[in-house]
Amino acid sequence: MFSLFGKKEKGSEEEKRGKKGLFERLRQGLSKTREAISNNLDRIVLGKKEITPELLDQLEELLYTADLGVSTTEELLKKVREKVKRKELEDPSKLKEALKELMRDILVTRLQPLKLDSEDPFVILVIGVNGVGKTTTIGKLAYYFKNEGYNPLLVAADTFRAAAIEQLEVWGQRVGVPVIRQRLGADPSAVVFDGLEAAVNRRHKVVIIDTAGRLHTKYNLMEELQKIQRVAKKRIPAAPHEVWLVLDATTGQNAISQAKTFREAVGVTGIILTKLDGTAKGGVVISVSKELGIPILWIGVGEGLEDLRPFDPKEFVEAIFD
Ligand SMILES: Nc1nc2c(ncn2[C@@H]2O[C@H](COP(=O)(O)OP(=O)(O)OP(=O)(O)O)[C@@H](O)[C@H]2O)c(=O)[nH]1
Ligand SMILES: [Mg+2]
Repeated sequence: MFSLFGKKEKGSEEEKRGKKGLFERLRQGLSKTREAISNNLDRIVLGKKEITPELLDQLEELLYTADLGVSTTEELLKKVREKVKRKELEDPSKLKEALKELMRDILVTRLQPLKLDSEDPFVILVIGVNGVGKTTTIGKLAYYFKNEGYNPLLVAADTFRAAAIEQLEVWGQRVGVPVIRQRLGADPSAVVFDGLEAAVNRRHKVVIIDTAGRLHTKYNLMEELQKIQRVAKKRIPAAPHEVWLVLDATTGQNAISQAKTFREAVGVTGIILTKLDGTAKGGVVISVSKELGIPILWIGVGEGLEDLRPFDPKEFVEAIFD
């Protein structure tokens, strides 16, 4: 399996905590999607002796229901039909395996691990519209990075709401990770500059920046994010090393149009899909990956600290089918 941390699986913190238990947790978090895809697939193939056009129509409907979106569903169906036509796929009971393989092929995977061992702190800017789960996810990321041995620093650049700063501080305390903040209404870029300064001085390996999802002034969110990026470079030229966009899986196909806006304005290096536990539409993972061509790096499958998982296409497909 590809590791974001560029480490061998063996001996990693993940393994120590028991891979099996974590997979079970992932499976549980994805149970609504699994019911929508896997159980319904079992139901439509039950007792069928061959793959008929009616069966494929039912499959198409099922994929739409799980929010794979139009183009991804069409692509999958086209490939299944080709397999049937070439007689590579005849037995309805083999449909599941075939789909698993096709879905895995669509999922965009990341090739480069994070370069966490450079001299400068590694800076991750977390963006997304309000309510998608940015702050919560940053808490979970801080926990993850800390457990992996990188001492993270959090930066509260969402200065729009007092509660936002406090919320990040609560996460910092819970996880045991420091938070750099300024007063309510401060210039987010100034908080970021401060944060990077502190990270360099205190030798933090990783900096995670929380941003607002909405602003009260006319000042455009995209412009503010661009300014944050410019100011970050003044302190650490390669920063932000990563820009992670958080998308709420329960918003389904809407997430894709949001992502396109952010991608054009600020550039996005990875996607975090949250709240997959709350939806049967987990198929959105596959369409987000296909439509945007940006790798999904993490998925959120619950509110607990361990409910953010590094995204592994193989594991994901297993969890929604088996
Ligand atoms: N079930 C579930 N809930 C989640 C997940 N991730 C985040 N949430 C919840 O989503 C809600 C919003 O999360 P926040 O982290 O405050 O979202 P935000 O993007 O920071 O919001 P703003 O700061 O307003 O822009 C909270 O109630 C979280 O507990 C997840 O993976 N599963
Ligand atoms: Mg927030």
